Amino acid sequence: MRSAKRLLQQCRPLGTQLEEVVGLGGVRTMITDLKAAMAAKIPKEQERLRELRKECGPKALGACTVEQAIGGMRGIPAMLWETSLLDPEEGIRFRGHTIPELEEKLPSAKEGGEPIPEGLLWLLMTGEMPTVDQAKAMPTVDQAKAVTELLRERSKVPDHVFKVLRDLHPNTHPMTQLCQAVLALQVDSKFAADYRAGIHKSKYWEPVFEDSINLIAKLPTIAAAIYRNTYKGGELIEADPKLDWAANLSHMMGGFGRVSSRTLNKIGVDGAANLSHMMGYDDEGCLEMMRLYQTIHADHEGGNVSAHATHLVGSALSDPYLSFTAGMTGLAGPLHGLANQEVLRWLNEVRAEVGDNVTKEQMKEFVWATLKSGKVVPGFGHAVLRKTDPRYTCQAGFAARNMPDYPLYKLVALLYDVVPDILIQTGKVKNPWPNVDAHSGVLLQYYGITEENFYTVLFGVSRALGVLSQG
Ligand code: NMX
Ligand code: MLT
Repeated sequence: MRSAKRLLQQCRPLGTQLEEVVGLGGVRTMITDLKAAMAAKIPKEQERLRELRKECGPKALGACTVEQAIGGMRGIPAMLWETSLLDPEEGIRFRGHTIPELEEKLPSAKEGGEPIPEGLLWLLMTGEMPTVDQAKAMPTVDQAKAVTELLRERSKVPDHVFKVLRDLHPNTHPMTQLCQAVLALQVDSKFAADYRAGIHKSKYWEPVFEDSINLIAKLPTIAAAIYRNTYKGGELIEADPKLDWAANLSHMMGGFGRVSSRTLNKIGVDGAANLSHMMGYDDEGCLEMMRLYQTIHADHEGGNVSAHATHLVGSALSDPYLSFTAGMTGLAGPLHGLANQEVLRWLNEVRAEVGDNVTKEQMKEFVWATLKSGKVVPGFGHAVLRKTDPRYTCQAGFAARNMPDYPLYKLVALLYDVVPDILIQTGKVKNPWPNVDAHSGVLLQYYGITEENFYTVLFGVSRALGVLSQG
């Protein structure tokens, strides 16, 4: 994938007025209305694209080999993607910021806490890090908080969507349920209605923005309803107006009361996971985990299946509900997002066979047995990355801070010791290191979210932020 900036750099001598043309990272304003911030940028962005086409249109980006075509466009730069950039060695950057930088710079719900996805959404859509009014004017202006409010206002899900979910076959996979619910929402698409009414193409972005925000706002409620219907008898939990977007997702999935971390410490880690499970997901640690989870899964450039599929379908001017559903059907594949479910399934097989105190030798045997039976080791490898995924490292850091003695965390750390060597010995795996999915299930399990078939839905809710921001 390429950003317009990189494409322009390729076809122009360096030193020309790139920044002016690109228009990103410019002077910060204190606009807190996301749509107004977008409206201020869009005409410049439209002009930039026109210029890119005029100047670079005929330029070839490279050759395409038979191997790449068989590999499904492997390594072929074929889509413009500006919200994030994936470097094989370093990993992902969101609008130029690495994952550790995001952890440091994005606003959090509490002092020194995990980043909130609303801040990331502002960054992805506008290209600028959200700011807080340092002058402490009354009232304090905070762009990420304004996004929280915007999403809260639009979070109500129409009854007919819940009815669609309730009427599905009880064995319907949570990812299939997610797709059906999003398609049921499509009846309210503003873009589809405006297109029918003959909107001018220069204005497409407005109803696309409206649909995208409406959809993102409703996804936590939809995901929680899928969870409650599938695993908790179907009784739904109202959103808490005091909570932010990701914390509300956690709250609506469970949420019967708060468990203090002192109580959790007293009863020990296994007991903690169990108590958290019984009490619901309002534990402060769980809310923080969900904020981080929803931030780091949002975007991974345009070459992955969910991003590519969303944009491929969107290029037919299918509205955001239709195109996001296409992305989610791709995320539901075991080599893509479903790998987070597969990792847990696989770890549980290991535990069932050898217990929690698995030795390095036993683990090696298990990995070899998996490979010899013609299966992949889930959570390892990547089409682009050639190093450990920084999203894995970030989650491992969260685990080290919050659940250092949790047996499953130790098991995953043991995998890190064992798997890469073995994958290298196969002589064919290009990246033997763990990806994002190797660690996410451990965090969810610790807080009692043990139903692994649901995990990809949580990935999907986050992915909406990235693929819909690219627009
Ligand atoms: N376990 C076993 N074999 C593997 C693995 C693995 N983890 N990773 C790659 N290989 C094999 C791959 O199947 C291929 O074999 P063959 O030639 O027999 O078809 C060979 O190694 C070369 O593949 P690569 O070029 O290294 O990887 P590719 O780009 O084709 O695929 C993945 C990338 C991510 C699909 C692959 O590494 C994989 O299947 N990993 C396990 C599933 C997984 O964790 N997916 C999640 C990815 C992240 N996400 O969230 O989407
Ligand atoms: C993703 O987050 O989309 C995955 O790591 C897959 C990819 O980038 O190819």
